[in-house]
Amino acid sequence: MPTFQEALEIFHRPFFTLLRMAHEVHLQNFDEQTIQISELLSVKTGGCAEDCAYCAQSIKNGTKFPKHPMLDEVTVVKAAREAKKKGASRFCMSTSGGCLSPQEFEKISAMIKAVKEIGLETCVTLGALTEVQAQKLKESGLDYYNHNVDTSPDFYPHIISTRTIEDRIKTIETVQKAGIHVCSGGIVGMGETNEDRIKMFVLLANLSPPPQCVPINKLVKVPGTRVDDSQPIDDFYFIRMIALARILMPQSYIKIAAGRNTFSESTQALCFFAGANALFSGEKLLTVENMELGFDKNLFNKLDIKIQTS
Ligand code: SAM
Ligand code: DTB
Repeated sequence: MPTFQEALEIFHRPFFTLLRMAHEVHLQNFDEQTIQISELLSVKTGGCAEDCAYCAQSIKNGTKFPKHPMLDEVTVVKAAREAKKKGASRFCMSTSGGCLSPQEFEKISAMIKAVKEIGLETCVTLGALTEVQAQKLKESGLDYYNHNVDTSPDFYPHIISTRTIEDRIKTIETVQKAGIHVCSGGIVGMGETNEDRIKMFVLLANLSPPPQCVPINKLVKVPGTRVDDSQPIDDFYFIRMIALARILMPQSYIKIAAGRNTFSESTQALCFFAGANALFSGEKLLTVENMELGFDKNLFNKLDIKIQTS
């Protein structure tokens, strides 16, 4: 059970000492040359009643993005097949909004089943869940549920007022109880302090068990959101975050999520050395751009990285 003081001390070690420690932990738990790739699809976009300060999809923010109701299964399965062809081993489906209607929940359950049948791991992010819903997702073949804690408990009310961090932890526990792997991480660069970021990683590491996958998003500033003028986080701080996450959660996949397209090849290579071993591929995340076509393949060739196949 790592404490805040221990994590703070690790985070502030000399950069190369921190990287060496993190890499040692990485080597003990994973193949250093293998990266797991997920592709993301926004199955239902926009019109969300939650007020997350960073989000393009909240009706409380003055953002301009095309919204669409839930996609049909044929469209989703086609996208999943294409993702598999490009090398993804996991397909993540996201819906906007607090909770789905019973009809929408049935539809997403059928999509999970269909995506699983083509040989991909499945992940969904649908907001808060009841035990019955979590059980139904498990029965449909769901492998991972993405539910981020996003930031520290202290900073959370500055970012979101329509739910609490305790609500998020409750859903994570519900998901764990249903036997589904948890994907939970957060965002950095929204105006939180470095202590907030460290507290978030300590919170994640103290979950029982820690999330199997920890996505670390660098804020993508969406014009019209309440954090669109925040100070971006320095790349070396981001790399330190990855190293800290790797040390605190040795057996978890550490995923470089949103904002990766702002990093140079060298920064990404240092993230991998520090223990990052998962990412989102594809030209789009949910509403914002991700990586240019071919970028990842080029970088992987230069770094002798293999893509995890299952
Ligand atoms: N409805 C789902 C839920 O309640 O978890 C989906 C939420 S959201 C689309 C998934 C995660 O993406 C957020 O928790 C946040 O960490 C990340 N995210 C969303 N917008 C972002 C942005 N502009 N920049 C960086 N990360 C972002
Ligand atoms: C996660 O932690 N990051 C992904 C996924 N889980 C759902 C989403 C990133 C969203 C970036 C902003 C957008 O595309 O709107």
